[in-house]
Amino acid sequence: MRVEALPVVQGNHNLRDYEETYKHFSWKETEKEFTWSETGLVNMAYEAIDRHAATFRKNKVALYYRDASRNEKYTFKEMKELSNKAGNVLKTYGDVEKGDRVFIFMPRSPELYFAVLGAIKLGAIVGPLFEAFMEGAVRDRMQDSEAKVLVTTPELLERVPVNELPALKHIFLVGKNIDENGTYFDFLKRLDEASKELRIEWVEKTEGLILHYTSGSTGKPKGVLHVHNAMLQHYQTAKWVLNLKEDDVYWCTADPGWVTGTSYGIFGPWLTGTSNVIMGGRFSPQNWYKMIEDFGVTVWYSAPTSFRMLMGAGDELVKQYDLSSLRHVLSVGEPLNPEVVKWGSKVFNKRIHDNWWMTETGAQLISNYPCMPIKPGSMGKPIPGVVAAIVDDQGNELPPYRMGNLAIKKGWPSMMHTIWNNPQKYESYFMPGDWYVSGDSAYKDEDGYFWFQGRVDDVIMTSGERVGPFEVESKLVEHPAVAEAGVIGKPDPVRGEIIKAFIALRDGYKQSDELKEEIRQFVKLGLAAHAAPREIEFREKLPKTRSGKIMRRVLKAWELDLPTGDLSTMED
Ligand code: 6R9
Repeated sequence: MRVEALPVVQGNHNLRDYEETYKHFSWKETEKEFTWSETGLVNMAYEAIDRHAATFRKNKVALYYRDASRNEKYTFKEMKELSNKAGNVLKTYGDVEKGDRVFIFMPRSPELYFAVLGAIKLGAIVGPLFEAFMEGAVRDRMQDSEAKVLVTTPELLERVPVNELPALKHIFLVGKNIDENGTYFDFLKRLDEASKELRIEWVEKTEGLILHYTSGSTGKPKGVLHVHNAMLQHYQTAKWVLNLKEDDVYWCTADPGWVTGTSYGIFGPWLTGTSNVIMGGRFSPQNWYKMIEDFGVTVWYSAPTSFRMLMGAGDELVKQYDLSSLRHVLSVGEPLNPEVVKWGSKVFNKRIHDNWWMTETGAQLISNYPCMPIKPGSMGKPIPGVVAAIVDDQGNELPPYRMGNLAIKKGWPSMMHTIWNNPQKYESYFMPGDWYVSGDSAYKDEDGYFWFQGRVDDVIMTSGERVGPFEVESKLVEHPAVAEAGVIGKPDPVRGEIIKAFIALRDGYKQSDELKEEIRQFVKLGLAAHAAPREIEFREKLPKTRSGKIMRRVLKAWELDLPTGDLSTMED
């Protein structure tokens, strides 16, 4: 069976047909799409780029790139040649071989994508790093993974503690007037000279592809290793969830330093032969709307924090742009507040489709498929081929509406292969019954929709009532004065915990005790008395990860005067 994209039917009840169609779906069917069904071997970069360069998609635009100074496009054929060249540069001057860790530490640019694809063609494992990482964060990741090669810029090189990285052998600098010696190479000059022909390294499907470091609640960041097998799910979800079709122009706003920026900024769209838009530089509501208008973006994948910022910029601004090309809008990364879904329907005339997954899961697992009626606030239902459940701490499944651990039955294709250097950590994710335990708490309703409640360690217990901080935060941001809110449980001798809210106000609102009281009443009346924050503190900004998640553990540490732990993923 060839699995095609489904139409976007907003609010139409054809979900049942859909579930019927995919009842017997098996990932084996998707394998037939790729080379390993014939040869037993595969290569993600070949499947994402070269495969299309040999078809009618040869002269189709694969990459549209724009930032303040560049505006470029590359066809699949050009992407094939340029990634071949990058592969040759890394191999000739960087000695890159199968399994080597090649780190990429640079702002988004076409060269970043050439380098990633080139390294993958050599069978190397790519370690993408956010450009905003400071020295400590770079050191932890490159030391742990024993990175051999680095591609970076002269500016960012200052944050690479080269002397403390004994495994690092070769550094490629992307910039002007680079002085070369045995260690440093001028990436652009070498790219220019390199051959367009490259011998691809065909690998087993369980060989390393990409290493994403992610922070847990304790300890140093851990390296989540993904393998080429993930392509099955990247490909399939790009069709089912992103709904990509031949004529789409797709924009994923995530940076490749975050898993969304690789799984759905590189692999998913290109495995399906879709034209992919990348924007360099920083977020601004004006630039973002202009991207959609200028490129005629049809499918747009972003995050709640960005939608909230756009919402904060006001509805008048939206009207100045022609966003009528948009066909399908999606969100991931943190809970999507119902308020934001409502706003999206109003200003884009599109519902924002939430979906749930994690760095460790490699690809989307729970989603509002395009043909599904959306219940605002729910993450949706498991995709075909994925079994999700709510389980207790012993791995027993819980009935609908009982809150528990969101768990996934082992065996989906894009599941992490291991935690680098830390197999014990990897084992700790699993529970009896072959459940992968996500660390999120959620419940399931009678229609099989999953509702996110919080990270397991974030759930608040106040006077015997369980309160999910997300519920309270969602209510808070419905108040006109509230731009963003982070909610924690603060120990209290009488109530166990009380709810404390940290709030950033929208422009034009002044901090006052009256406003605090008004907001408290708003939650009390709109949600529940026990869910109303007993304490409110205004802050200019809330601590967030670079991918936009409010860091409740940092708020908690501030509040309780505890060490904040690893802050390497926090935005500056
Ligand atoms: C892809 C990505 C994973 C954590 C996850 C959960 C939160 C992601 C969500 C969501 C509510 C959603 N999360 N999607 N929470 N609704 N639709 O975000 O990976 O950076 O590893 O974060 O993000 O808490 O456990 P990652």
